[in-house]
Amino acid sequence: MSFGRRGAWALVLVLACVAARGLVRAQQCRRVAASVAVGTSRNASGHWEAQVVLQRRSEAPGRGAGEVRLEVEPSTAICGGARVDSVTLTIRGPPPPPGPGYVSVPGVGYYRIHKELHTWAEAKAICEAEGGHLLIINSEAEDKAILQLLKRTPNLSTWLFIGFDDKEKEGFYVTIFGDPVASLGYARWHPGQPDDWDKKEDCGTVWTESGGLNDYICDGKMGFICEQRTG
Ligand SMILES: [Ca+2]
Ligand SMILES: [Ca+2]
Repeated sequence: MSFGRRGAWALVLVLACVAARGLVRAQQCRRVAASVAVGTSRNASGHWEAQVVLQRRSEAPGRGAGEVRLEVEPSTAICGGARVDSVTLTIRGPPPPPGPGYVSVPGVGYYRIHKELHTWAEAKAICEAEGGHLLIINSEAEDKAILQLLKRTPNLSTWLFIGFDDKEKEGFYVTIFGDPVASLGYARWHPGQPDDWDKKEDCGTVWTESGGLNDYICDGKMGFICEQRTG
């Protein structure tokens, strides 16, 4: 079972009439991130009960805690002449907090701009060492969020390394996860880019002033932007 990558995680379960199998008991310390247990029973007078236990485990209790909500939505429907009573349960909680030095942009992501100068490979390793990855811009909302972040961060190098390159195949830009940049659904190149200037530019950057994408020399040294997953 997995939860959404962004924003709050949610778990929805619909209970309907099910066969008698005995009620379940809450298990307080299971090691899995999320679990669901369901059981039903029927008593001597014929009344049935259905029980569900939903659990979401956090390895950092207290960090980003609170705001957990339980929503209960009962409903009744007539299906093929039978009455079906249902309950939809939703547990909704906040995403984990950003790592040290990262800025949270609600609904978009967590970002950290590094001003120290490094090659693309060094920058990639630094982002990974702090639990993130070089930035991948894959939506207009993210592009705008990064631009706002750049505008309020002084003393940056002209370009900043981010997470794409065409080292494997010239002109075929892929992210650090191997996805073609053209398939991300969003890519705003700086005018005139990419140009593979002097046939030496294979690593991704973003222009500090306007946020447009550019290819640049991988062994050049400049600042860079890391991104962390929000869930
Ligand atoms: Ca190139
Ligand atoms: Ca270029």
